[in-house]
Amino acid sequence: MKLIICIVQNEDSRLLQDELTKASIRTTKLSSTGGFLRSGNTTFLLGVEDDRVQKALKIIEDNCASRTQTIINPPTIDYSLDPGFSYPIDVDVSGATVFVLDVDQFIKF
Ligand code: 2BA
Repeated sequence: MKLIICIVQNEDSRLLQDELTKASIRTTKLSSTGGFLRSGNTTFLLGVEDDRVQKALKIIEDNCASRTQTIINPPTIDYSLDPGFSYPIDVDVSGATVFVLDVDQFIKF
């Protein structure tokens, strides 16, 4: 069994949850916050049998779109040098950031 941890944009989370559920892939959905944009995103936990991992990844790929977001004052700029300084930058956000981990044990009580 694998644990798929999948971070997606909020805009895609409803459809993704629906499609995974339709495919009988169980999900847990968590509200999360990106460290860079400091805005909300959604993290899914999927416990998936090994032979269903590719199916789950395909559903994620097909239902999550990359988008460009414009932000003011990116956190990587040192504003102490000039507090009045600010400018917008475009950030390309992936459709999904996915980690696939081996599961040692899967237990339900
Ligand atoms: P955020 O941390 O809010 O990052 C949003 C987007 O900002 C990133 O998109 C990337 O394009 C950009 N970005 C992030 N850190 C940056 C930096 N130091 N300098 C310049 N640009 C930066 P994605 O890479 O597609 O990431 C989307 C979201 O997925 C992230 O939201 C974060 O919540 C999560 N994520 C991505 N990589 C991760 C990782 N290695 N570990 C944990 N979470 C990750």
